Amino acid sequence: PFLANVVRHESFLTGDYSTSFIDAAPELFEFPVRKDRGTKVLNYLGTITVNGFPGIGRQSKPVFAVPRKPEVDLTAAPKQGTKQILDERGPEGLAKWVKEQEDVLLTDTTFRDAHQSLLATRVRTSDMTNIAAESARLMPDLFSFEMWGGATFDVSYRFLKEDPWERLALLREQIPNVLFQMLFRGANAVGYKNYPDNVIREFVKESAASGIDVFRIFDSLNWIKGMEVAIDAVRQEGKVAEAALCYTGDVLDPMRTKYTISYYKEMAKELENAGAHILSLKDMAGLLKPEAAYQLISELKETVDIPIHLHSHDTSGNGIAMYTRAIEAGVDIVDTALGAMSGLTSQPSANSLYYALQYGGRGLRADVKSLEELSFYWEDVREYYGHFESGMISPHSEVYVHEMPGGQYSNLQQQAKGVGLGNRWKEVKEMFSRVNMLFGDIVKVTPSSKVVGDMALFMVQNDLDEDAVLARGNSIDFPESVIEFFEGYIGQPYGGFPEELQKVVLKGRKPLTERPGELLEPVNFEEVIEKLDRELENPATMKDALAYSLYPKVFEEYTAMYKDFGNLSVIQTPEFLYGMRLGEEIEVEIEVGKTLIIKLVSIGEPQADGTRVVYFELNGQPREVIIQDVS
Ligand code: 3PY
Ligand code: ZN
Repeated sequence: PFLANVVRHESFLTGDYSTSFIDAAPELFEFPVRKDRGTKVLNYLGTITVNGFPGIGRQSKPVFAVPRKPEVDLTAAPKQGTKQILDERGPEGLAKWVKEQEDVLLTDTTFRDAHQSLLATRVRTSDMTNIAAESARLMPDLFSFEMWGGATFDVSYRFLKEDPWERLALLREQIPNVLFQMLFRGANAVGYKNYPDNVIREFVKESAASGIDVFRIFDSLNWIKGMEVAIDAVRQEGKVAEAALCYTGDVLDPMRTKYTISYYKEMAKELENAGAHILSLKDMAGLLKPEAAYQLISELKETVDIPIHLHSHDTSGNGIAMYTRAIEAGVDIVDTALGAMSGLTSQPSANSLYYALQYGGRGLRADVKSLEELSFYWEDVREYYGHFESGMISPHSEVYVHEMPGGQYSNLQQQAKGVGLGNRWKEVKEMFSRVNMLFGDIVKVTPSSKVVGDMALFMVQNDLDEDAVLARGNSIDFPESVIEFFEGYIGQPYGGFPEELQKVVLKGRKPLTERPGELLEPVNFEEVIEKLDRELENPATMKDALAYSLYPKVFEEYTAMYKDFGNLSVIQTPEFLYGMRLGEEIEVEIEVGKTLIIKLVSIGEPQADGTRVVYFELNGQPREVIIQDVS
């Protein structure tokens, strides 16, 4: 580290040193050296320019158009909306208001599920804050913005190296009029396994205080016990508990008898009794067909008094047809994305739905011209993230067979590439549905869908079929997530576990039958905060402690990056993902009113130790950084 400190030292880097440099610079013995923000930004830009961004690799930065933004008077306050209704009337009052509306209401998922489902969750905060004030003014009649939760929480830290809590705060500041909605995985919070009850409660409390109004709570096995703590926690905060039925199979297929209309009706009633303010029908894979939607929603409307909020994915291309029928059946709210971020594995398009309903019975309360203008912005921003597209370019009716959730498709595909199965993706998809049946036809949504995905990858990679798994299972080391699933650590599937397979996987270990959250040791948040306080540059907060409790390793990697590179959310996406072109000049606003002007002058040849010197100009002054070339 000493040598590293020398070569990275300001004086060394700027050539401002002599032979007494070491004596005159006692800070060389402090590890790590605290770098100024300019150097940190240059370090990041140098690193990405030389080595490329993970998942993209080293390549010359493409030329992107400046995203087209609608012209909106931002000095005028946005029109009051559902946020004010909740604040004035409380969750029951809001639910009553929803039921009174003749028009169908919309949730816009562009900030969350749309990019989780199309771009492997990679959309960065700056691309959202850049259009947030306009969105507040152009879509004031939405029921909500779904803008947080699901996979966005860990992907922010893990891949984008930015703080998701900051995203929430910044968006809230700019969108004061419309409800903010998050996806909450019940006892799994925003993670992939069950957490102790006090983590669930604290997470809900902190998110509510930071601006979340509506919590869509689901359990990945439709196990209501896995949702109860979260529902209660949300109610205690005075926020909206939207409890979800996860839809799987096909209620009208006479061959699929496990998940029927009466199964969903019973579950809906139980969720209403458990305190849900809104019932969500969460069709995470886009399996709900138009006629099934009509019949199921009609029956659910008869069964519960609370409003019904339908969520779906357009993978099959039947999304608008299905929504139209659901709307005829009386659904209160549907999830859509802005045109340019809609369709395929994402939500159906708000813009298209507007026209589908025009001059019919129930309409949408939206200004379609505004939807189109916002969509232009996203059309341009989407270009930045082209590397994370799944490659799906047309509707995939095969989703009705593999049943893979929209939010998982592009992520699992990245995972398959990561383990060298990119060229066997077709087999992975087929195996996904076979594993589902092997597991007893379970609900597949995070994290149960990840278990199925992990097992499918594992079986393809090891050339295993169902018989081989059962016959040779005793000598097979199954993926960790599969073992935890069969141990009962993500809950109990409807109808129980397939016993023979469970025995083979657990190899003598006894599975849980009760709720894991009750047994898990509560997290001592004071201790966590104290520990993090010693490690972080800034005083640790409850938000940091929650992130650490959910994802210790990911959070520590994030904080290590933060020390090296500073707050990366200030760098615009083209540079963040692709670095800089030779001779290019960019601006980075490190804080309001403080802008760095950075020019990339040249990149030196590799040295014997594998490093390169990257020559910049920072606000007109020459600056060099030394980057380890790992490409
Ligand atoms: C998630 O849990 O992230 C989902 O989007 C599930 O559909
Ligand atoms: Zn979804």
